[in-house]
Amino acid sequence: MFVPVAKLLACLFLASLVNAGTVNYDWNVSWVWASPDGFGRSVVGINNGWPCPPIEATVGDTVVVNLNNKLNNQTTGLHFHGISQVPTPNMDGPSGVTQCAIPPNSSVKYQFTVDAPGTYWYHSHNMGQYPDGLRGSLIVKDPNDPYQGRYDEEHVLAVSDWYHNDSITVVQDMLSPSNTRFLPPMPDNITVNEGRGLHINLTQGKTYRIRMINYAAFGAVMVQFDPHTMKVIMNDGAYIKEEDARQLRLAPAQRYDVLVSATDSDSGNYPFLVSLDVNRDWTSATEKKTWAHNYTGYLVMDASQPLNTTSVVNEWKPVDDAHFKPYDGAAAYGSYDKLMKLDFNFCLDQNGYHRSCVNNLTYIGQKVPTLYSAATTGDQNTNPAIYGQVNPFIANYNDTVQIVVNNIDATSHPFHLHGHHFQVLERGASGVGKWPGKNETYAANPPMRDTVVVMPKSYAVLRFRATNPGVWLFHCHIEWHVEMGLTATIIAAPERLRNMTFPDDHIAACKKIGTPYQGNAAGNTQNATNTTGFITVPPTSYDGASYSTEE
Ligand SMILES: *[C@@H]1O[C@H](CO)[C@@H](O)[C@H](O)[C@H]1NC(C)=O
Ligand SMILES: *[C@@H]1O[C@H](CO)[C@@H](O)[C@H](O)[C@H]1NC(C)=O
Ligand SMILES: *[C@@H]1O[C@H](CO)[C@@H](O)[C@H](O)[C@H]1NC(C)=O
Ligand SMILES: *[C@@H]1O[C@H](CO)[C@@H](O)[C@H](O)[C@H]1NC(C)=O
Ligand SMILES: *[C@@H]1O[C@H](CO)[C@@H](O)[C@H](O)[C@H]1NC(C)=O
Ligand SMILES: *[C@@H]1O[C@H](CO)[C@@H](O)[C@H](O)[C@H]1NC(C)=O
Ligand SMILES: *[C@@H]1O[C@H](CO)[C@@H](O)[C@H](O)[C@H]1NC(C)=O
Ligand SMILES: *[C@@H]1O[C@H](CO)[C@@H](O)[C@H](O)[C@H]1NC(C)=O
Ligand SMILES: *[C@@H]1O[C@H](CO)[C@@H](O)[C@H](O)[C@H]1NC(C)=O
Ligand SMILES: *[C@@H]1O[C@H](CO)[C@@H](O)[C@H](O)[C@H]1NC(C)=O
Ligand SMILES: *[C@@H]1O[C@H](CO)[C@@H](O)[C@H](O)[C@H]1NC(C)=O
Ligand SMILES: *[C@@H]1O[C@H](CO)[C@@H](O)[C@H](O)[C@H]1NC(C)=O
Ligand SMILES: [Cu+2]
Repeated sequence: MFVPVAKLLACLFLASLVNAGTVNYDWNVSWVWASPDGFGRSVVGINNGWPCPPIEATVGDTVVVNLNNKLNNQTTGLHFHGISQVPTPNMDGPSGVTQCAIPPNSSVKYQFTVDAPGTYWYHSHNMGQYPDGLRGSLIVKDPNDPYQGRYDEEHVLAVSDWYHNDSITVVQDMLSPSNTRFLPPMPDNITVNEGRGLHINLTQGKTYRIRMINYAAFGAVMVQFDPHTMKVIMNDGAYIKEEDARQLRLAPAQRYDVLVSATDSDSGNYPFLVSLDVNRDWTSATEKKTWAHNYTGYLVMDASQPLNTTSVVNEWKPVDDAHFKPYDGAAAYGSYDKLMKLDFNFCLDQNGYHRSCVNNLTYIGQKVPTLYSAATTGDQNTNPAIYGQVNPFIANYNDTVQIVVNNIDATSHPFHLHGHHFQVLERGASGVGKWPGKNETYAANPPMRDTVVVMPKSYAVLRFRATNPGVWLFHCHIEWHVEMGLTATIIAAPERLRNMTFPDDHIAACKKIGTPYQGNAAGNTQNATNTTGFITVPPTSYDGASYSTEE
């Protein structure tokens, strides 16, 4: 058949236009009974199932999630961890920040473009809810993957700590004034792929891309493939120049994509060990460490042979991820326009309850979601005082912001920024103290990621460019510490948020739970600087995402 060239070209042109597709998910969120580790409990699942389904898309696609809350007793919401949400800051998902919590029998549509390839995840960002189960993988495929052709198969390795009690119970115990050492709840177990585990069939000559994700509320995970070396190709959804690692450590919310290859001399079944790290400082030579929760998976070459050899790990010395190099070799932003210095520590509030503080202030959720305040207070939205005690920080459009995090505490904490990858210019070793502020040598080509570990009694120096107008949280990704208030709020390019609008279903959720959605932190639409009604004392009881439908 003869096709005129012009017509053929037109078809090709059309094909490239429709290349970017839409992936749709209709999800009912509900309680499901599950026993991922042999212990039965209620978990928050999707469409009457658990584990929650993956989101899979290709770069440029639009993802649509119709989320229907069928929990009869809790509110909900979803955050898409690592997705930039350009230009949809109202789809980022944290309750009280970019939306109101979704009450039972309400639904909300999330719609956004996935503009960068990689391994991401989604999770509830609503009052300590995700450790009860509402989380899943979000994989964005890359037709132009620079590592294309280097691997034959891919697998997701999602690891988590696991609790037998629900989140509300464990947070209530943690916040109690009798918990004088501010101890977080200790996990009861470790899960891999939500209890389903993972074994990978290993074939001579083949290479496997393993997309590792840590879903944990608290524990980091150590990983070793015995005796295979991992080639790390991506961190937190950003390609890096491949680097060998014998061991990796993933803090809560971090991801690594690694290649593992069968060697010519391989024969047999090889264990890989995943160990939950709940120690104060894995780099400490003096701390006595505990490794109470392990999982052993296998690279299986011969299924007829038993899977009974175990990894021998005498010492966990994971590779230092602050030295990874970005794949494109991008240089560090040369200087900064704004310095955001955050000293954090544990603290007590006015009533003697345990909190975490940033520059001596704990994050206190306000009546109006912060993005809604930014969108409805006109010229006043550049004034941090109108947002209440959410630890607000204003960045102008395209400011290069340098975030300096000083960890006063004696344990490490993973810090996550919404809406951006940041550059990790420097990450001090454990115990070096606060950022000296001068005479620093920064990485020339720093890795970019969205979650970085700040070492005990040490600091980290990060930079990002505020080209994504919106309200973006910067917080410790230990979920229990979020519930203690270890969060700051970045209001980026506020002048560009003044024309922002919100979908009707999002506003309907606010109306249904009786939350104002306009004006300053207290919902004052007449005078944004009038702080009457701001919440200045954290609540003295904790009920998480609980919601009573009778009244
Ligand atoms: C932890 O999970 C494993 C299964 O993965 C199970 O055999 C073990 O009993 C669990 N431990 C506890 C304390 O529940
Ligand atoms: C969600 O629940 C409604 C009933 O409330 C049902 O009609 C619908 O089919 C469910 N959707 C899915 C995807 O299971
Ligand atoms: C792995 O190999 C076993 C036995 O050879 C086979 O039954 C199983 O389906 C394979 N699994 C995958 C994921 O290919
Ligand atoms: C878990 O693995 C570590 C090695 O990382 C080992 O020292 C520890 O004894 C193991 N824990 C258990 C409970 O088997
Ligand atoms: C594994 O099991 C096989 C068969 O039962 C046994 O011969 C072998 O010694 C076991 N290996 C280890 C390391 O326990
Ligand atoms: C926090 O409070 C302490 C003790 O009151 C004080 O020394 C310190 O300067 C304060 N830090 C900030 C960042 O305000
Ligand atoms: C942002 O600032 C950088 C550095 O000053 C500049 O190179 C870039 O062109 C600016 N981008 C925009 C979109 O204004
Ligand atoms: C730090 O830098 C200043 C100049 O910027 C220099 O005078 C000083 O000697 C340096 N200190 C150290 C310890 O290198
Ligand atoms: C606001 O308007 C500007 C200019 O018309 C546009 O570029 C921007 O995308 C709009 N922002 C929102 C959040 O609608
Ligand atoms: C501030 O607002 C409150 C009520 O929202 C009102 O009673 C009070 O008069 C206002 N104060 C000023 C100075 O406008
Ligand atoms: C707005 O409230 C502030 C603080 O309460 C007050 O000082 C100011 O006069 C008020 N402005 C107007 C126009 O009422
Ligand atoms: C809500 O319902 C679930 C499932 O029945 C139950 O496990 C949980 O304790 C209930 N209450 C709250 C406040 O979540
Ligand atoms: Cu923390």
